[in-house]
Amino acid sequence: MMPAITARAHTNIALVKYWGKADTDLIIPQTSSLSLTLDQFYTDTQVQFDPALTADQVTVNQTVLSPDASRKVRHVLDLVRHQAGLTTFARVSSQNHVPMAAGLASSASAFAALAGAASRAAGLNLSRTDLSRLARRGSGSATRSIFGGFVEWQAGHDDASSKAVPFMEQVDWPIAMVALVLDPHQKKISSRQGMQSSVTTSPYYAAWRDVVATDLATIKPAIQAQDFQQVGEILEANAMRMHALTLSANPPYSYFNGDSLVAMQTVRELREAGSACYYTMDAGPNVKVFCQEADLPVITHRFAQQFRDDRVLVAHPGPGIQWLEN
Ligand code: 2P0
Repeated sequence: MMPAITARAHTNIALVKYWGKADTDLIIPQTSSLSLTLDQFYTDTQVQFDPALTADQVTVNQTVLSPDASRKVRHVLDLVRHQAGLTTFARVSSQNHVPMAAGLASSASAFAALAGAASRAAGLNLSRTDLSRLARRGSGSATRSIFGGFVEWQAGHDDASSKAVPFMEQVDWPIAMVALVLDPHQKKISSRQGMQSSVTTSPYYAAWRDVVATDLATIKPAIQAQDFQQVGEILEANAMRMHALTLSANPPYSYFNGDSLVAMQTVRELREAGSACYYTMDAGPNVKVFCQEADLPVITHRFAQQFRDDRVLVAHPGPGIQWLEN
């Protein structure tokens, strides 16, 4: 019997976003990106290869996934089997510790945890760089969740060179990310569809590539210098320029809802009133607010009044992949 292995990986929030693939099969991105791994939201995944199984069996939060819903998971298992020289099917059981109905993306933590658990369960002992490449094959943003703290996903040009590199694993800087849960429902346009539409139809896509190159070159020294204002200004502008690719696609679409705009206005008001903070958004209406620890009480109080206190979640820099004792 092969061992059951459990891995834990945390979600990450991109400060310089990934929005578009150069290779849709290998998930090679058009540009590099940079994120912060978060401590509050994570996935635990257990994998065991079992000769008694006649198909892969994938359970997420106690629900068995249909073959269609488990397609990306089985793709990663196939890659692991290929590397390990196995033909055995696997039992995968995953628990998302992203607050119920938070509407926050769990694919980053999910595919990072899957890569960690499946590879070891198959007897492979991959480096963290190779784990990031494996996680990438499930979902692009998962590449970065192998490492903790600030992480760069270097776009590269092929399967070997497209990988995560830790930029600052130990974050000794009192910063926080406040996640505002504005709409718990599943997004209508998946990131995968949305980014592909931006690449192929937005006339601004070439400009986006230049934006990312500039933002990466300026955000790295700003992080190293712990220059909160500069990091905040870069991440806010980068997020809005990513969303400009959705508005400029054909047909146009948007992940904003009315509350997203209200929350962004509140961030600007808080800033004017002296509580420095900056917003970012991903492929959904929830707004995430980058701030300093000292300003958390004022900022969380304001959003709790505006929305509801159970819709205001506070996260800090989090760790990279871990393996748990069964
Ligand atoms: C990011 N997002 O950098 C960007 C910003 C959302 C907005 O990566 O197709 O689920 O599986 O590679 O990683 C979300 O897209 O897409 C994402 P696939 P993924 O975090």
